[in-house]
Amino acid sequence: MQRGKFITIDGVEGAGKSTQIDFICSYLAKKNINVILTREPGGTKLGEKIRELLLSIDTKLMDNDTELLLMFAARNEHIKTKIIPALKRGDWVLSDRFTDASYAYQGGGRGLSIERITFLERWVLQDFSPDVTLLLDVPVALGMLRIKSRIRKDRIELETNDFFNRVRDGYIKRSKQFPERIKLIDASQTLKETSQQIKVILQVL
Ligand code: Z5A
Repeated sequence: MQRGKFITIDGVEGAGKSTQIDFICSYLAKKNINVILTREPGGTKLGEKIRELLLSIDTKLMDNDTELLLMFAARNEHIKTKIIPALKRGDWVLSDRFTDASYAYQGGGRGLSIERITFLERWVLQDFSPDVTLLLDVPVALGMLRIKSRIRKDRIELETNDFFNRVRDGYIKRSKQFPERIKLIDASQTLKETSQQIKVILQVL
């Protein structure tokens, strides 16, 4: 059986990931492709418990290295027990965020050493990588405006605009480093126009 495709979607807050995930799932369903939707941090029973620790405002003062290590601990479980088995069965996997988020948030946002992140990436992923990453790019101010009405914010969402601007720069840097895999999508356009950009990419996968 042919291995399924692994798609990841990433971007700053309010870029529209959740909204475009619905579009991608229905597009693939129309093509009779079985897609497993998952997310990071999380995606497994253990990973979801780690997610709670990472996003809870009770753990506000978590050390930055602890945050990075927890992201990769959850990812290790996610890849080995969920993503790779699904791909081997021939299913496609769509992950709401993946390793690029660690480079953007923990590398760009928190200022952790990129070498250290790469070390963890090599350890956990070895040569495993998404087939394509849809990077929804939007100016931070616009993304924030879109999620303004959200009442409850998690630990990371409480960060400053400076933090999120560094995150955005981190993502853009990654897309320049891996232009074949990471497709930069202008998510400041309307929902329909953004979906259209994604459709063009999915059509050639
Ligand atoms: N994190 C990390 O630090 N390191 C890692 O390695 C990983 C993750 C894997 C959880 O992520 C947190 O984990 C995240 C990064 C960190 N931290 N933060 N903050 P998450 O993905 O679960 O949570 P999120 O980033 O908060 O997702 P989000 O805010 O829900 O973003 P979104 O999914 O892109 O937003 P949306 O719900 O699709 O859209 C927001 C609103 O905008 C909504 O009302 C839409 O209708 C509207 N929208 C969307 N697109 C448009 C367009 N094009 N026009 C107009 N309105 C739009």
